[in-house]
Amino acid sequence: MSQEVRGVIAFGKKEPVRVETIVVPDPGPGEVVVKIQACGVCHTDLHYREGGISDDFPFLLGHEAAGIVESVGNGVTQVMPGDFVILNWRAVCGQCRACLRGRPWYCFDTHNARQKMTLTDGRELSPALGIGAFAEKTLVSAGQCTRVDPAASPAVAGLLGCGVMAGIGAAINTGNVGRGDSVAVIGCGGVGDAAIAGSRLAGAAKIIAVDINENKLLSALKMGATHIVNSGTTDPVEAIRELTAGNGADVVIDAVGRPETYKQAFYARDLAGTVVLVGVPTPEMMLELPLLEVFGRGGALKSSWYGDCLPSRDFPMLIDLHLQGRLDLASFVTETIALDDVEKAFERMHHGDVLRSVVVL
Ligand code: PAD
Ligand code: ZN
Repeated sequence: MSQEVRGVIAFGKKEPVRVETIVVPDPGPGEVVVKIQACGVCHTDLHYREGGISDDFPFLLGHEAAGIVESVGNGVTQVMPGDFVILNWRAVCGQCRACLRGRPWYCFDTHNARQKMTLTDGRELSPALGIGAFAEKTLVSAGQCTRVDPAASPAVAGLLGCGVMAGIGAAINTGNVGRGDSVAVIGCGGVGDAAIAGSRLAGAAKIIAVDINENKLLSALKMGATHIVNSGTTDPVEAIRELTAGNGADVVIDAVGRPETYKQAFYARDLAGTVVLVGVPTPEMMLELPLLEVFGRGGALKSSWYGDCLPSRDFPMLIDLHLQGRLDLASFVTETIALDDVEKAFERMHHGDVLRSVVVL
């Protein structure tokens, strides 16, 4: 029997979102219904609402979520009803050429639930990033659920489902930050701050936070930055070089994703260093760089999809480190809100007032 629950819907470009009744089908083969306990408000949800990702309205928003498995379809063995899970938006297929080569974090054929959730009039919903978790319950593919220690609070755990994992993974997976490294992070929102926390976890000796917003720099210090640079008033390339004996940082992470921040990252890195692009650019952005510099500086220019994470490996490990007091995830939660407050949370995010607002159900 399908069930009716409440969910946050974006009906059209730039229209304020509304809470509506949605219909969640029973899980089919390989599918799972999850009772959502918490879901963070991410910039990507706002991108969907603004029509920046696709035109497949109406969207069921929300994707940084944790909850309890309510029911599972035929053939589901990974999780059982009652399990505490974090949802992910890249369910590893195990069959594609990346998976078969032993690199499942690059999986080229990730999948979501096959059945559609709908409005009560039958209109099909497009769940944000194949999740749709600003809702009391949602339908996902079993591979999108990763069991973690239920001692963690849902509001904190859910954040690992997107931005915080992307940032931590940009540092520890993509950037390969190691003991003693110098790291610079450009853009200190949820993703950049997570890259800072990840760099600290990995043993970086120097962590330079760069942002144009003074408040964001202050919170970056709390996350583990050892130095801060306001790139609105100071040349960040010069500042990073000065802080690294004139050399540049071993790893520079661009958590904004604009041509100007990418160039800053490119020039602020040491010879043979690594640039990691984790901020997501928009289609009209173009980059121009002297090819000789690209060659002459050596090293690696990398992009980080979802922090190159493997949910089954990374989510339980990071939750354990958090529960041991070695990774402060709680500081990412600026405020907890209700399902009806998502539109207001978008406004606060737009003004740069919050790291993460988290809907708690
Ligand atoms: P956010 O809006 O919370 O933070 C962005 C930060 O960048 C803010 O602190 C801004 O002040 C700062 N900023 C803006 N412009 C500049 C600039 N020119 N120079 C320096 N700082 C600047 O966003 P977020 O942290 O949630 O997300 C950041 C990006 O990461 C965004 O593009 C998002 O789409 C992307 C993302 N990527 C993945 C992935 O898989 N690669 C996953 C999740 C989010
Ligand atoms: Zn997100």
